[in-house]
Amino acid sequence: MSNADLVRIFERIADLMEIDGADRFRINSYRRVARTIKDTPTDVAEMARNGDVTDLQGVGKGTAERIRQFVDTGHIDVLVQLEAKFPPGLPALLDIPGMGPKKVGLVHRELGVTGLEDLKKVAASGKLAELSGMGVASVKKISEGIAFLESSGGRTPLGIALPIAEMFADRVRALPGVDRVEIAGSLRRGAETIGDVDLLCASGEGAAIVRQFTEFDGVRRVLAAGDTKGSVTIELADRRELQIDLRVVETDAFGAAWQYFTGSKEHNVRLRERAVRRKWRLNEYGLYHEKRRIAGESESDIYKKLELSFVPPELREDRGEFDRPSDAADLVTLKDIRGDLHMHTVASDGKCTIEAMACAAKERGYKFIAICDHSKSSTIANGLTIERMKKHIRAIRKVDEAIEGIAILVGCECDILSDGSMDYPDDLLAQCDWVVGSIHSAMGKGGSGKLSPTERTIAAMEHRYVCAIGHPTGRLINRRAPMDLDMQTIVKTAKRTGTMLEINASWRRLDLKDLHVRLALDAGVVLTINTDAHHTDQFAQMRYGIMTARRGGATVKDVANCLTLASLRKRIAKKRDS
Ligand code: DGT
Ligand code: CA
Ligand code: CA
Ligand code: ZN
Repeated sequence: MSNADLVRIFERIADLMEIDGADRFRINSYRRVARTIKDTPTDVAEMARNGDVTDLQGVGKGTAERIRQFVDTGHIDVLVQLEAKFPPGLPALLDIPGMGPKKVGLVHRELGVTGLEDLKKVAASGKLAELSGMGVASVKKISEGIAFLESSGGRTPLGIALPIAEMFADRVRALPGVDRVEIAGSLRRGAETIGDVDLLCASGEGAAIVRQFTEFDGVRRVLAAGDTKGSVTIELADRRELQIDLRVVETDAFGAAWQYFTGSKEHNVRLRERAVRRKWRLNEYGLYHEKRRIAGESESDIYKKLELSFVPPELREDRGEFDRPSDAADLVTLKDIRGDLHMHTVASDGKCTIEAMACAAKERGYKFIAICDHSKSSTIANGLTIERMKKHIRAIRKVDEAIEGIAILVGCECDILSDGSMDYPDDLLAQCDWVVGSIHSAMGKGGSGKLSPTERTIAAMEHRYVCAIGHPTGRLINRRAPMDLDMQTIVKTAKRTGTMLEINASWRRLDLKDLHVRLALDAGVVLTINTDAHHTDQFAQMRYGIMTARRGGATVKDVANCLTLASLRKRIAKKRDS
């Protein structure tokens, strides 16, 4: 049982209590415990087993007992009682943007709503809008929230699916009789969300491998178990299920199978057409000329035989990869990244100090980082007032001098305000080496004399001190739709003003996304890929940004993080002095 499990349990108790209309003080105490456990670096279940968890902030005797009970028995009485009180489909309504616990409680009490289908009905019939405290605007927001949730189709974010897939791949790899295990499907292509995980295994003992796969720890349901294919589900932290498919093939056909099951379907259709034109056949077992197999052991054999250069998995989407083969070889890789230019520290809403971030970055082999804490208007993110920022700048300079082997740039993530101006005055921005401009507020359309998000972004790009636009569309995958932006105009302005656009590598964002990356590159814009890390752990998210960049066709020369520090500084100076 991980800390994440405990966090989920306590958040669920708090959610259900809130739906129940319980006392605010008690609800908050559960939330506080969840937050404490989330921030605790050591294993809380282990602590509970060994004695005392009351040392943790916000954990009193009662809570300690509940943790203890959960560790010992796998359940907590309060939660069992709460879950008995409400229909099982009700908490899922909390996932709908616009539906807080109060509203969920309200629709359950007043309209007898038990789940999503009911909610859709009462929204459509107008009953929802008649509830006191609802109104037309909230119903509109909820309906949009439902549509958004449904259009995301329950797909799992890349950053959730990949670590799980890697863990399962490792387990299969450790089984006797296994030659090789690889990830295939949309996950290998680095898609931002994943329908299901596809694993491919080379072995002569399919039935035994599949059986052991279906018996792995954490498997919730077994959907299929045959001689060559097994399919299971596991439960994710948000209680949704994720399907994992395992296929077992012979070693000498591994390349063909890997190619086939990596997809995409559209890419494979094109390849098959190419084979057919040569009077060949291509399937998951190989490339055939009549009965004779002419390729199949490796993927690259197949592409070579079809007179194509190897197509990196991220580009296999039938988005022009066959006509644009030249850039494939120099797509950016994790190894090319020399630094991370957007991260937060305890000065605003991060969890680690400047020193800790710098040391972890150095450990990763980075040559430079930029500390970019929030500016003053981001009050919920503990943004720095001008005075605090001045002190922070001195603190960063001091750490930079103290730590050898990595350059620590003074940066900030400066809010782009609703009138398009920057949240800090020019003389303060001038003291920064690197400024990321981001929109965090008033993300709606603008109108009635107000600037639109596009206009605000353009205004920021015109600003000489703004080096890059952070998470340009503001979307949160499966949670919040992107702002309504005129991306063509934005990339053109980025090019004209010499402003970089960020690929925010956090799997919650991946913003810019692949298609926008392509658009930016076609306009000649320089990109910057940054983790927006709020903890040293999150530096590892860089790989998701890299995958997204590669899907958009970004090469080493397109990405500022691949520059030497001297060249990066020159680039920044060029915009400032123009
Ligand atoms: P997903 O899971 O929705 O994120 O997307 P994929 O691309 O992983 O799709 P999935 O899991 O259905 O299948 C994995 C790959 O296997 C897919 O990209 C291509 C190949 N594949 C699976 N079924 C078929 C099929 O019926 N026809 C063809 N041509 N290819 C298939
Ligand atoms: Ca899949
Ligand atoms: Ca699949
Ligand atoms: Zn931000």
